[in-house]
Amino acid sequence: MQMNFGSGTRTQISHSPRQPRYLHNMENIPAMRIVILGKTGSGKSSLANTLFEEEETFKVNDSANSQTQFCQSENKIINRTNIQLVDTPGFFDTDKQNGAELKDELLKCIIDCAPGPHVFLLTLKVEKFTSQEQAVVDQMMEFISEEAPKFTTVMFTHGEQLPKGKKIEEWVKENKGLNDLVQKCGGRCHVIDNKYWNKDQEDPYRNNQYQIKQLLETINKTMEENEGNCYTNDLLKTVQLMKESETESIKQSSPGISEEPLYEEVKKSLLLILKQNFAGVALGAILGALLGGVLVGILGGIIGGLVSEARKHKKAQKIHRC
Ligand SMILES: Nc1nc2c(ncn2[C@@H]2O[C@H](COP(=O)(O)OP(=O)(O)OP(=O)(O)O)[C@@H](O)[C@H]2O)c(=O)[nH]1
Ligand SMILES: [Mg+2]
Repeated sequence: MQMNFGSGTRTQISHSPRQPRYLHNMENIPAMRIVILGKTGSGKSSLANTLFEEEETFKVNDSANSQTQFCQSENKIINRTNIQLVDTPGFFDTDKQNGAELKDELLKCIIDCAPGPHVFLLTLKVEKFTSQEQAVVDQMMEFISEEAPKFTTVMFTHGEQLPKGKKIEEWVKENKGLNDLVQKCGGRCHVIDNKYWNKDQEDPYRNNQYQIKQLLETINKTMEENEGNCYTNDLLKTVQLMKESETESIKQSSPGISEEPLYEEVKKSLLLILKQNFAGVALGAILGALLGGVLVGILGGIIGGLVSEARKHKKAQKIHRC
């Protein structure tokens, strides 16, 4: 049976042994879009690999200096569900808010996940909470609006640091900042350890397979609660409209173009348009527009302009499909 992630549809996903990988944005199988967000080095790419049961599809940062600079989007069929995982750089890092490259990557992430993700996974390490960690959590709290938390699960990595015999919910309650964040996300949180919990563990709780099963159940529940709809807002709807319009126009100029090069062309062309339009707009403002739906200052005007431009090229007025 074909999955449909349009409004009101429901689906169940569960993890199964190795399945074939498929190309990006498969036309005939709608994707469940999952975006992984979090601070640099919090284990985002490793979580993506653990979820896909693969070792190095997503590039893990083993060096102290370098880190994921790029958004990486990969699809995999898990139990007949086409899952699109988008791994991101550390957008919440308080010291990198001015980086032009990071801004380009955020725009690519928006293009990849438009009309919007069905799930956000927010990664944090199980670790001693310093003022720096608190600043990142504050930053997340500030950006994530009322809508986004309904689609968000907090995912703790480095589970080995969790005191023996303690459940993640109990540990979270010990820190007010963390507890507030998890509560904002409907109490949804899970713990894994990408390094140490992959083998058969004696303790069934300290086991990635068990935790991922729990996470997939949470994702199913989140999908049900949101009636199959994805998280969306003006920015994401606009980018989706542009994507559809650009796809049609490239198909017309290059009939017979196959799916992968078509998507690459669309992405390249949209990135150029977005970069031009968002020149001078800070990373934080775009992050706010993505996660909070907040269109501060000139952003509202820019998005309005982009919508009318895209509509000129596209007859259909349907703005978004989840
Ligand atoms: N012990 C342990 N190490 C982990 C875990 N998750 C990730 N690591 C290690 O932490 C380092 C960073 O992991 P990444 O997955 O690259 O983290 P990231 O958030 O993608 O990092 P950036 O892309 O730089 O933002 C790597 O050396 C990983 O092997 C975990 O759950 N436990
Ligand atoms: Mg990474």
